[in-house]
Amino acid sequence: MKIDRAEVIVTSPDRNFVTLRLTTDDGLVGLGDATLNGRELAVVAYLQEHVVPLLLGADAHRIEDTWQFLYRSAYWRRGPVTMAAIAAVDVALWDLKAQAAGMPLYQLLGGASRDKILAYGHASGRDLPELFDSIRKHQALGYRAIRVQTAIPGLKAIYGVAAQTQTSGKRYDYEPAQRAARPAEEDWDTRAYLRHLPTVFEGVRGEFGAELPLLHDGHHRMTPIQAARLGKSLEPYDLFWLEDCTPAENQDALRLVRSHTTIPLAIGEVFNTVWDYQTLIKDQLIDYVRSAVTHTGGISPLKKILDYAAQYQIKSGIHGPTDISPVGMAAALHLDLAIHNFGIQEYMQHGDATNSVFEQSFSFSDGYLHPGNKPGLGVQLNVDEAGKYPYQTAYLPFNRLADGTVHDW
Ligand code: GCO
Ligand code: MG
Repeated sequence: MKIDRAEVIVTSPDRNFVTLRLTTDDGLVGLGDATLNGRELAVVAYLQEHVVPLLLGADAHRIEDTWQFLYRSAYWRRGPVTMAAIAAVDVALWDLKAQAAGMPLYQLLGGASRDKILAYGHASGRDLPELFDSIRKHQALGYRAIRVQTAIPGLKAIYGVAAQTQTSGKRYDYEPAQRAARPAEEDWDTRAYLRHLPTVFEGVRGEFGAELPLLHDGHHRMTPIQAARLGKSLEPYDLFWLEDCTPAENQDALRLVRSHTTIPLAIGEVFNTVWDYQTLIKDQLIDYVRSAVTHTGGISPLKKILDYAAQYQIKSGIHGPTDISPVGMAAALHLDLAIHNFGIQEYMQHGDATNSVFEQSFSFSDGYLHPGNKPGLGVQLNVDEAGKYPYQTAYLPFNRLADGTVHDW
């Protein structure tokens, strides 16, 4: 099974996606997600200029060897662009191998360790009534675990809170990147946030009861001592996790947070190798690994990270917002089904245009996902549909404090 063709396909149905499509000499087609939100074209160039030429004629069965070759031969290691490019190759090769075996991919990863995959969705609101509506809407869609994000009195716009659209007045779930020539500017005030958030969780628990698993994303905005205080003040509301409470690159920050609170901690969506987790896992400073297959070099290395985490009773919480394409989502689901230390899977649903470009066999019902049983990943790329949606410049937003200082968002 030799790689005959390697194409990088950029499409922007509801948002930008980058997909690597490998075709073998025996006619199999494998897909890998290489989408890096807001920096998509950097990965396109990395793949087109430096990876595709090396893949042609290679043995598509040699997944680990190809991974090691791409990682080590570049000399320049790690980083989101490199790791997203390598991830796309790794996932496309797993897709091909599983198709060649005539099995759904999870079978090659050890087979199913569970029947179905618990998902969480994103509720948000500018005030409690709007937030309650959003939670009810998610429950009506079937979700059994819900992330709660809220506006803060006095702040105009906050990432993760859905905006009211001017034209229809209909509320949409937020989209991580906005189509625009420059990043949108939002505002931030940590003291106001620390005062307000516990009142929101008190309201949500009062309305929805003790049983519903609730999550919250701090999006790297706090210092360690602020995060420790937030963790303590949220303890009465029994969160499933507090995510990215401090900037993720400072692993030792979590030591301080951990020594003050029993709130479960999740981190890792901006990580791209096991080294970013070395202290966090071995010193048991986190409870959930948040990496995406797409940004961590693929299924092969993320499985290794999760197997390492399993020795310390740390579980998975694989990243799954809309900027993970259906290909990246399917890869996550095969891994979720196979590993023993599964925790939860993030699932923000894609729009109709995206679903027309990527035909999927994974399913979501009654709050649970399943990758389906088609051979391979179970996702096909409809190239004609993809061609209808050319790339559009889009950026993630950023924050400034009241005095104009740029802040983590
Ligand atoms: C999440 C994330 C996303 C990211 C986005 C960046 O937990 O789902 O924080 O909203 O910010 O994926 O591209
Ligand atoms: Mg997050």
